Amino acid sequence: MRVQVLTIFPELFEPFLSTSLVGRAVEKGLLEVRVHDLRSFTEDRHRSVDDEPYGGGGGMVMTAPPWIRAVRTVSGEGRPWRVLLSPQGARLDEAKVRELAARDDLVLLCGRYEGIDERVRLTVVDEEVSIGDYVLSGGELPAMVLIEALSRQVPGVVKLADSVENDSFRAGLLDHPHYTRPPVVEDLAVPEVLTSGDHAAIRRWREREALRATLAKRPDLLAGPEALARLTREQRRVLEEVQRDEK
Ligand code: 4FV
Repeated sequence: MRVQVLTIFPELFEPFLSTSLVGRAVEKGLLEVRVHDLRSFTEDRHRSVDDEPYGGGGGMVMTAPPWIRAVRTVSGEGRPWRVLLSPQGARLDEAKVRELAARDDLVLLCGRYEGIDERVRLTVVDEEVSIGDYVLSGGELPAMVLIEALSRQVPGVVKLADSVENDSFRAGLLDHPHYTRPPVVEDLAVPEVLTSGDHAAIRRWREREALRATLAKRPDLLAGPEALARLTREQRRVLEEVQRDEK
């Protein structure tokens, strides 16, 4: 998978791209990430990337020509999918991550200031993605969130392939509780089934607790026929039991 990033703060990505899972994925060549400084696509001696908004009003707007030049240059002969990180975008979720991972060649545009001249969207942006309904000062952190989520979709990046399989949201459910040593913490013991060695019972317990956690914390993920359709018959049976218990 190749991801190219356009930003006026390329240095923000250095530690992220050389640390932990993403760092190893880049090192192993499983993920190619190229970060470009937008200012290297300016033509004026001040390397300016922003200007005052037409129509007045506070703040500065990022000017279009450097973006258009940058996207077309880094696209080369290819036709990468161009994603602008912005609050106006579709909300990033597991399904969107998988959709973007399948495109395999992405250019991420990281805005700053009040925003970007609309003609960038109209000319060199295929889609907008938001990481949430709040306003940040830049698209760099959203781009890192997306790159980290994408990296987990690349085969070989997450050692235990099944841990990606069991990732929350993959089956539309939250994760089950996790426990490790010591066996007792603050007089709270580990559920016995987890030290029973009975793996079928452990799998049933984890499925039930994932349903219970989802029902308690994210009932919206279980709401509606399509959500229930994603569950197995066994999961639906257990969900009814859990709903009865919770009453
Ligand atoms: C954002 C978000 C976000 C808006 C103006 C950058 C900022 C500034 N991006 N999800 N939420 N972007 O707040 O993706 O240019």
